[in-house]
Parts: sequence; structure tokens; C-alpha cells
Amino acid sequence: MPPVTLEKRNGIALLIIDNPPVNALGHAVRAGLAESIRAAEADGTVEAIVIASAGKTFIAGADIKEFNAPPQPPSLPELLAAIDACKKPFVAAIDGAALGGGLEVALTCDFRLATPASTLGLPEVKLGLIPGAGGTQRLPRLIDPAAALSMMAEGNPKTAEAAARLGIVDEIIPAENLLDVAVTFARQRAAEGAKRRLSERTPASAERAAVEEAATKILKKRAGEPQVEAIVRCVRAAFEESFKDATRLERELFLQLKENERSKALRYAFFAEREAARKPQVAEGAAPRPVKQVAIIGGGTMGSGIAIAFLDAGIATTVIETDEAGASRAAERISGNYQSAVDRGRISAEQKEDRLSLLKTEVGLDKVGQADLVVEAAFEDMAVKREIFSTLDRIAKPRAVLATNTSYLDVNEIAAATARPEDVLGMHFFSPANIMQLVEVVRASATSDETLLTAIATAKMLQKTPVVVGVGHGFVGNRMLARRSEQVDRLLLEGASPSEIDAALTEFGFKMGPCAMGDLAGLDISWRMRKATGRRAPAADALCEAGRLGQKTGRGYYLYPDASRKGVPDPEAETIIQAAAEREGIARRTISRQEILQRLIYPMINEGARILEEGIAERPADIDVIWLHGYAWPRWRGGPMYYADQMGLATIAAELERLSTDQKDESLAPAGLLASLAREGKGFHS
Ligand code: 3H9
Repeated sequence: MPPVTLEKRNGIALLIIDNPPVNALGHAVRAGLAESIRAAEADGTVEAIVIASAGKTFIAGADIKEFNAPPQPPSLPELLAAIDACKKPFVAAIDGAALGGGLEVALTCDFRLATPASTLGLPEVKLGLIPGAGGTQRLPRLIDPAAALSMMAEGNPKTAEAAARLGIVDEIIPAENLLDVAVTFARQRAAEGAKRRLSERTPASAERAAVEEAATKILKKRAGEPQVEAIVRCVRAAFEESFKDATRLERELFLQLKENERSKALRYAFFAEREAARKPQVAEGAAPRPVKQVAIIGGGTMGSGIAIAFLDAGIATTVIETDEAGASRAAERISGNYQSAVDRGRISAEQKEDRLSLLKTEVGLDKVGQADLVVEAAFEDMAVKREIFSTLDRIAKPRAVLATNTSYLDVNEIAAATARPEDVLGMHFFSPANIMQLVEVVRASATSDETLLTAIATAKMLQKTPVVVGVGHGFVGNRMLARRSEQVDRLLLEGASPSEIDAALTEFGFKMGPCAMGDLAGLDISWRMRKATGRRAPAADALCEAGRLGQKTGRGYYLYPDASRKGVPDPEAETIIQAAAEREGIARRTISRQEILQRLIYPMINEGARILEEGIAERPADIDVIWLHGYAWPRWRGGPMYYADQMGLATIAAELERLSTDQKDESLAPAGLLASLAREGKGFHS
């Protein structure tokens, strides 16, 4: 089947794009469209041309995979120039997503019809790009230019209804009638001689001031994002230059940005997310079980957050506590959370009530009742968890999925407390669970395919990003994070200040550094864990022993004067750390920002390599997605394993060798996989 077919109906040429899965504008589609347009133009019996698509997407935009190779003609701008030069009117019949180049095709047409479920947008900014086929010029010539600027800078698609309100869509048409209506519509417009080429318009100069006002805000908020600056430049050019000159500028900037490392990393992240979302290896015919009722064991911060995620997805949820007081605290926590969402205007009071009507808070494990899925979010203690699972084994309904939200513990051992380990697995949510996207789905050795698929489908139903991982202390994310935390403590002892450590990571692109984050979460959490597992972090331990537990005690790594949330450097913390360094016999020195950064990140990458070797994560992309969605790794840096490839594994291996010798720590030496890839001159992804 050719990717573009031309059919004639009643004097109208109907061009149908059929390029699964999402009708991306790859080379074959561009060539097919160009050929069909030439044929329709040359055919004297054709009065107008309708562009439509097969499948559930109109056009997802340019084929992003092609961006890494030299473009093959016709380029999208060349194709759209051919539409612009054609004398016959064009109608875009949009059913599904019209994104990026897809919307640019529609904007080049004279008229746009869309079905109610369609979405329209220019999301290029999220890939570190700008609309590169006239979008920056046609949109501000069609709608309020300030609104066009915001739409391109944010990159979020609009619903058909919102797009119609903005003036992007001319009419909304029920899906079942779209093609018939489009053909009739095209005939009428042709008969009227109606054409609306946006390239022939100029944006209303009265709107210029509003554009400047919007531009100032956007540039301030999005400083350092070259694609956002480029969008602003192009919209300004729409007022100052001819369509031809402004589109030339747009093309130049697009081609420059396409080669930018930030855009490459953002494009990698897009595909890594899709790769991680792919169905894991399971037996043929294995399918998820339906999940309609859920029970959460434990209504603390984590359990309540998980409950909110389920309630938001419209799923009946019972939160189970050990006593009445705990149950009412959980109910208050959840309804308080919804109330603050109402106060901030995020949801309506009705939505709050709807969600809360799905919630029950109960006392006693026997209340799991007929739950299809039980998520245990109790205290992080093996004995507690085993006890809960052995009770669940007796009382949960047959074939209910039994998930533990443990962050570190051995899921095999938890599963062994039941006589149905095939139904047990880990669903490791991240705090706050109603907001953080990641769920590590921990496949234990006896977990059945059905159980695994049910957990994955459930996480997707919650609009979360599930990544399948294997059993091992801290799974993937926390296991890597532990290596970073070790270095934080060591760096503090060696002379780096908390602000220097945090600055190394915020300059790298993280929103928050590890010391500020530790203070926010409470330093006692990891202190307790270290004590339980016989580990030490001399600097952090000393701070905790001095009662400095973070923001909640007004002091931690930093001082928080007058209950402020912004920490300031504190000489007292420095003295405590210095004394700890002396006790450890560690000489203090000035440490460069670059050394700090490498020591925070390279040991984590090394641990990632071990995780791959051990099969705890299947692909490097899985690790990257875990860091993007669970630990706020800067998206424009791709993820730790992607970043490693950009740095070069040989460089990282050499640095790890040095660290391992300096710190007399064998575990810092390059992992086998990292060392062998480095020797072969390869990366994790090659
Ligand atoms: C652009 O247009 C530049 C122009 O301005 C200028 C050019 C000169 N290309 O997301 P899904 C694949 S930049 C190639 O799971 P959904 C995707 O990898 C582009 N492949 O489905 C996956 O493959 P696989 C601006 C693409 O239903 C499969 O399709 N456009 C593209 O959840 C299914 O994807 C965008 O940024 C693509 N453009 O969501 C839109 N898009 O099965 C990007 C998807 O092998 N796309 N694939 O894993 C999307 O936002 C979503 O894919 C969409 C469908 C909403 C369309």
C-alpha cells in the first residue's frame, strides 16, 4: 500500500495519508504527497483538494527518526511551498492528532475541519526544536499572535474545541461524516473561488505590543532554552519581515537547532520513553487482568499519594490502616490534598467530591475485600511486610495482584510469605506518588506474566510511566542514587560545602541539589536506614546526631532562618563536618566544580552498568527513563546512560579508576561492562 493515495470524488481530489503507526511525514509520505498534488493540480476536472489520513492520527509531524540523517527531497518546506503555489483550494480534514509538521500541513491548507477528538499543536519546543515548516509564520498570521507565541513556546496541544475558539479550526465535524463533509465543503469553497493563503497575510501590527509583553515573560521563564529564544525571534520576524524572509530565518534556526546537543538529547528521551513502554518478554497470549477495585495498605504520605493517583484515575480505592486514628488521618490527608487542589483552581469542587466518593478508609486487613489489586505501602521493614503478605495470602481474593511499594527490600522474600508468589510483585511509586510519573515495576522470580502485565497496565491507567526492573537492593533508581549519596558525604568531608555540591548539580540542570533535597525530605530518613543496615555517612551522621534533621528542625546541611524554606550556608554545619573529617583522618582541600560533578555522576553511571550486567534493567533506555521520571534528571541531558555515551566511556572509566585508587574503594572501579565497552570504543547505546 503506498503511503499516500489519491481518490477522486465529485470533482475533489481526496489525498489520504496512510503511514502507520502515526502518519509521520517521512520521505515516502512527502514524495507521495508531492506527486499527488502535482497530479491533482494538472487534472482539469479537480476543483479542490482535501488532505486526510487513515488511522487514529492525522499527522504526528515530521518523522523524528529522519532528523539524524541528511534530509532527502522534497523537504517539508518544499512540499508546503508546492501547496502554497497551487491555484486550487486545499482543505485539511483532521481526525486525530495534528502535531508539528502535521499542523503545519493543515495551516498551509486554506481551511481546516476537525473531529471533536482531534488535538492540534506545535510541540517541537519539547524536542528542542521550533516549527520548521512555516508554523512560526502561519500561526501568528491566523490567530492572535501572542496566543500563537504561547502555544509554540509551551508546546501543549489544544483540543479541537479550543483550537476552534482560537480560530485554528473552521468547523468541528463528527468523525463518521468527516470525509463526506470535507468533500462537500471543498466543492463549495471552490465554487466561491475562496482561498485563504496565510502566506499572503501580515499579522495585525496592533498586536505587536501584546506579543512583546508575552515574549518578555516567556524569555524570563524559559531562559537558557535556545529553541524558545528562536521561537520568539521568528514571531518577531513575522511582524518585521516578508513571509519569504521570515520563513528563511525559521528554516535556518530549525536546521541549527536540529544539530544542537540539547535537541538530540530531547529526541533521544522521546524514543527512550517509548522503548521503555514496550511490552516486556511474556508468553504469547498473556494478558493483564482487569483492575476495578484497589486496596492500599497504609495511609501515610506514600499510601495516601498512591490512593490519590488511583482516585484521580476514577478507580474505587480503600485505604487500610491499623487503627481508627490512622484511618481518619489518611482520610484527612487525602481530602486536604484535594481541597488544596480546589483552592489552587486545579480541580473543581465537584471533581473533588467525585473523587472522594470513590474513597473508603478502613481499619484491618480483612477490609481488602474483593480488591483486584492490593498495594502495600506500610513501614519499610521486612518482618512487617512478610506479616502483611502472609495475611493477604489468606484473605485477598484469588488472583488478586499483591504489590509491595517497598523501595529497597527483596520482593522474592516478601513473595515467599505467601502461597501465591506468582501474584506478587513490586510497584515502587515515587513521592509524592500522585505527582511523580515513575513506577518501577519489580518482577520477582515467581511473578507471572499476567501479574506483570496487570501492574504495567495499571500504571499506564494512572497516566504513569512504568519501567520493569528486577529484584535487587534499591532496584535501579535508588541503587544508583546510593552511589551519589556516598560521594556527597565524602565530598563534604574532603572540603566541598553543601552549596558547592548543590551548585554542581543545579548548574548541570537539576532543579535541586542533593543537600537541599536531603534537608527537604528529612536527613533522619537515610540516617535510620544506615543505622539499620550498619552503614555510615560520617558527615550526615554527625549532623543528625547534632539534631540537624533538615528543614523540619530549622537546620540540616543548611540553616533555615525563621522557618523559611530557602536554606542559607551555616558555619555551625561546617564546623560539625570539619570535626567529622578530622575524626576520619581526611585532609580537607578545595575541590573544583568539575571534580564534584564527575564524582556525583560517574559512580552512578558505573552502578547503572552493573545493573545492566546483572539484568536488573533490560536496556540503558530503561535506566534513563527511570532517572527522567523518578529523579528529575534534566531531560535535555537525555539520562545518565545517554550522558555517559556523550562523555565517552573511556573518559569515565579513567576517572573511575582514579577515584577507586584515591578512595581505596574497589567498588568504584569501572564495572566489567563499562570497561569492556570503553575498550571497544563503544557506548551503552551503540
Ligand atoms: C516536526 O514536526 C518538525 C517540523 O516542524 C518541521 C520539519 C521540517 N516521528 O507515542 P506513541 C512513533 S517535529 C517518528 O507510543 P501514542 C513512536 O516512536 C515532530 N516516530 O503513540 C512509536 O513508535 P514505536 C513534532 C514517531 O498513540 C509510535 O509512533 N511532533 C513520531 O501514545 C507510536 O507513538 C511531535 O513531537 C514521529 N513524529 O501517541 C509529536 N511520533 O511503536 C510526537 C510517534 O516503534 N508524537 N512516533 O515505539 C506524539 O506526541 C505521539 O506519538 C502521538 C501518538 C500523540 C502522535
